[in-house]
Amino acid sequence: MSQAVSINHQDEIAVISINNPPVNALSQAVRSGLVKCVSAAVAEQSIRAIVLICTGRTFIAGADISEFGKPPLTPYLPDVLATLEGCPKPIIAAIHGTALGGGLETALACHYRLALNGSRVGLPEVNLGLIPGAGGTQRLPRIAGLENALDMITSGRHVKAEEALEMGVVDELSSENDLLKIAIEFARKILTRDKTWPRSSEIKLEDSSVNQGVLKNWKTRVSKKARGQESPLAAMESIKNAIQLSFAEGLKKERELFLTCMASPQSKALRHIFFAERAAAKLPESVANTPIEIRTTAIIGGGTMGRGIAMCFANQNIPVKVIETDQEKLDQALNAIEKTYAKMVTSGRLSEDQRQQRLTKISGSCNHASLAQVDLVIEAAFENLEVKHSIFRSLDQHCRPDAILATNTSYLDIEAIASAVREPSRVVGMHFFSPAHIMKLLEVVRIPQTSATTISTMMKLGKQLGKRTVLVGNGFGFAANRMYSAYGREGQQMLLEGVTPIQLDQAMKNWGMAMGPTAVLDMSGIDIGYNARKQNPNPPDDPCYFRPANLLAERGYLGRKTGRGFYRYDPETGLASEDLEICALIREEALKLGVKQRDLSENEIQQRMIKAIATEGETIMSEGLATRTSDLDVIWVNGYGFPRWRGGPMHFSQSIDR
Ligand code: T1G
Repeated sequence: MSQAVSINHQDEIAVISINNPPVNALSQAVRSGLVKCVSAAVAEQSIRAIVLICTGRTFIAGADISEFGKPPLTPYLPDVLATLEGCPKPIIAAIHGTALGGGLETALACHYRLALNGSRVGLPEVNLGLIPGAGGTQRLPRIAGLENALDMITSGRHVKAEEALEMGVVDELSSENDLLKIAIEFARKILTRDKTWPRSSEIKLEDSSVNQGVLKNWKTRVSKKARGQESPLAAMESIKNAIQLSFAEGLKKERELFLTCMASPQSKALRHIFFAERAAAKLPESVANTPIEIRTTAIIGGGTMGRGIAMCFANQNIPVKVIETDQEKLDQALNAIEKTYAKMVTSGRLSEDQRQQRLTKISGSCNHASLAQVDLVIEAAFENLEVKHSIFRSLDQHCRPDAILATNTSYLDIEAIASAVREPSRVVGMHFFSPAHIMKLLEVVRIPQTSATTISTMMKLGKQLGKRTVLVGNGFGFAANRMYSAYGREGQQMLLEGVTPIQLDQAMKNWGMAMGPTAVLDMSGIDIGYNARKQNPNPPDDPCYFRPANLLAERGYLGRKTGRGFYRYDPETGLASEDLEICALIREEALKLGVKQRDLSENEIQQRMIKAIATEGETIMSEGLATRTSDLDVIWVNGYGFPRWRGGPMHFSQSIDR
C-alpha cells in the first residue's frame, strides 16, 4: 500500500488517510493509493462506510501541479473519482484547511462532505489557466446550483465552509478539534439514517430558459472580467455542457477542454508565475536562514508611504509606532489612517471589529527616544540623502544595537544611507509600492554589508505581511523601478517618433497591461520620475531620454494633480481627454531633436515596450542584482499590472524567442 495513502479500521468504519506533504496534492502515488484503499475497503465485509481524511495542514489542495506538462500517469483523476462515486459503501470526505481543485472534486465525488469551521473550498483552476478537469464543472452545478458553480469556477475564489454549507457543497460543519472523531460519528449516523447514498452525477439539471438566461448573463460578465484570459470562458463552456449534455458526455467534453487549456501558452505562463512567486520567497543558498522575530516596529515619516506601511503591520496585528517631526503632522497621519480604515468598513472590505483591532496596534510619537525597544524601524521620509543621513544617525543613537534599520527609499543608494550608522549589517531596503497597504510587491534590498539575519528576517516578514517579496541588489532603481524606467523610456522615445499618448496607452492595454504608461505617469505624478532622474548618478547621454515627460514637468504639467499632463483632466468629472497641444509640443520637440516621425503599428509598440523590460532584466541579472529571472516576473506581475496569463516579461520574452 502506498505510504502516501493508508487505511485502517475503527470497527465497521474504514479510515483512508492521505499523507502527502506539504498540501496533500493528488500525485500519482496518491491517486493509485486511493484506488487500492477503496478497493480494499469494499472487499472487507466488516466495513460498512469509509471516511476519507488527510493528515497535516490541509485536505487535498489540488492535483499535483508539478506533474503538469509531463506525460500523464495513470490512474487518471476522473477515473479515480468514478471509483469513489461508484463505491457501494458510503464515503465521507472530512475537510480541513483548503479543499481546492482536484481536492474539492474528490470531495464532490464522495457521497457526503463534512468540514471544520474555518476551512475553505474552491475550484481555482482558472488561476492556472485551466478549468476543473475531474468533474468539477459537472458535479458542482448539480450540487450547488448553476449560479454558485459559475461564480466559484470562473472566479476561482475560495469559499468559506460556512458559505459552502449554505450552497450545499458541504453537508455538515463542526468546530470540534478532532475531525476524525466527528467524521466517524457522522458515518455511523448516515448508516442508520440513509438506505442509499447521494451520487452527484445522478442529479438532473434542466436546460431551461431560466438557465440559458443565467448562462448568457454570466458569459457577458466573465468575458469582460477575463481581459484576454481564456480559461474562464472555457470553464463557462464546460458548465454549459452540464446543463445541455448527459453527465458522461459533459465529463468527456470537460476533459477535452481541460487538456486544451493545459497545452495553452496562458496556462504554462500562469503555472510559471505560481511557482515563481513561491521560489522568490526562498532565500538564496548563500544566505543562512536565521530570522529573528519582529514583534514591534516603527515607521519614520507619516506621509502617504509611511501611513500605508504602518497599516501593513497593523493589518497583521504587529504593533507599529508612527514617528513624525511635530504633533500636527503626526495627528494628520493618524487621522488619515483612521479615515482609510473607516472607508474600508463602509465599502464592506473590513468589519468594524477589525477596524478597531487594527487601530489598537497603531501609536505615534515625535520623539526618537521612544524607539529604544523596537525590533525594526522603517524610514519612509523625504527622498533626500541628507534627510536620510540625519534620521539614520539618530536611529543609531536611539535604537537597540540589534534593531534592524530599513529604508523605504525608491532609488537612493542604500550603502550611502548606511554610512550614517556604526553597524551597517543591520541596514536593509524595504521598498514598498504605493499604495503600500494594497500593493502586493515588496523589494527587500540588500547591500554588501547586510547580514544574513537581517535578510532572512525581512524575507520572512514580507511573507508575514502578505507580500510577494523579492530579494534584490542595491543598483539605482534596484530591480523594479529600474526595469520600469526602461519600459517608460521606450514609450517616451516612441512619443517622439510620433505615437500619441492615447495610441501608446491603448496598445499596452490591448496587450493586457492594467494601465497605459502615460496614464500611469499622470496618475502618480510626472514630477516623481523627473526628480528621481535628476538624482541618477549616471544618467544616459541621450537628449531624447524621457524628453516628453521632462518637458511637461518643466512646464508644471504634472498629471492628474495639476489637471494636465499627457492628458487633460476635466476639473468636474476628472475624465481624461487627449490634449492636442501636448501632442504638438512633443512633435515640435522631436523635430528639434531630429527624431524622424513615422507611423508605428500596435504590434511594434507592444514588442518594443516588452523587449525593453526584458533587456533591462537581463542586464540586472548580469550584474547579480537579482537571484532568478523568474523573480523579475514576480516583480512585474505583482507590481506593475503585467497580465499574469503572460507569465511576466522574462517568461514572455523567452517563450517568443524559442
Ligand atoms: N501541487 C503541487 N504543489 C503545490 C500545490 C499543488 N496543487 N499547491 C501548493 N503546492 C506547494 C507550493 O509550491 C509550496 O511548495 C507549498 O506547497 C506550500 O504552498 C484536476 C487540474 C494550498 C492555498 O490551484 O493555492 O487541481 O515552495 O506556499 O501560502 O481539476 O498553495 O514549499 O516547495 O502556496 O499556505 C488546483 C494551489 C490545482 C491550489 C496553500 N489547486 N495552491 O497556500 O502555501 S489544479 C490549486 C494554493 C487542479 C483539477 C485541477 C496554495 C494553498 P514549496 P504555499 P500557502
